[in-house]
Amino acid sequence: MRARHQLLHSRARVRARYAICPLEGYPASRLPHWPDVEARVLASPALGAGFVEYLLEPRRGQGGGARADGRVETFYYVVSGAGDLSVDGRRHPLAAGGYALVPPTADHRFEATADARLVVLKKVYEPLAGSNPPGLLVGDAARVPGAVYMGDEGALLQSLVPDEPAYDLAMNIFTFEPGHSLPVVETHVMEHGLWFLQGKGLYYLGDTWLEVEQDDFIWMGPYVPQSFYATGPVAAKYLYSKNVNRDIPL
Ligand code: UGY
Ligand code: MN
Repeated sequence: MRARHQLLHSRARVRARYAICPLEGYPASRLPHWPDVEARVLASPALGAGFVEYLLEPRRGQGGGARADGRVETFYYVVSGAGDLSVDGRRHPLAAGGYALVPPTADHRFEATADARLVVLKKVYEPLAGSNPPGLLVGDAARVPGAVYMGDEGALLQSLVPDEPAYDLAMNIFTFEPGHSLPVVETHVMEHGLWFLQGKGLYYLGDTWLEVEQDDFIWMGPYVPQSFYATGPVAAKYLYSKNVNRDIPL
């Protein structure tokens, strides 16, 4: 928030194929299924995204969730704080770095046991003929090894969801040491919802380099040219989604 005597300006950019939105520009929403929880809708179909992503900040004792509808899968990631995720009545304690992918067939409810910050993403699950839909996945990012990305030891990729055909959603954490970058400008059909967890850098979106930092959200739609450089002094780290393992419907 800027002091009243200062000019207003923003790094927010909303374009047809991408958006970058710093946290300070998102007013809170009220979500009926997360009563009293401070909620920010980071991405939605109104933006152009094929998914919905939220930043939720339940205080201790607050929570929310959804009933199984057979259609929508939900990913939870605990950025800070802690809580219990109950899935079909079974409790899974999650602390910072904890995550879960809940299938569309399960009721789920998260209750904060300490003031928490969550990134939550929901997406229509795309079934795959001949393959059983996956069950509940629960994990801890601290236990997921980082793979060296395309030969650069300063760029590590953690895949939080197994890369198996039954899953139609990848959720990854990229960590770049200062000065390291993606090796190319990528252009691909998959879209990304990206929450910037730590550090800062320059993101290439469309045809321009934009400064990004912790607590920024980026939506990258299909085919938006994209790349990233980490600047110092600490490693840059972001959590991002990617729709994977499915053909393109016509
Ligand atoms: O998985 C990806 O497409 C990743 N390399 N993209 C990105 O970080 N913008
Ligand atoms: Mn990409």
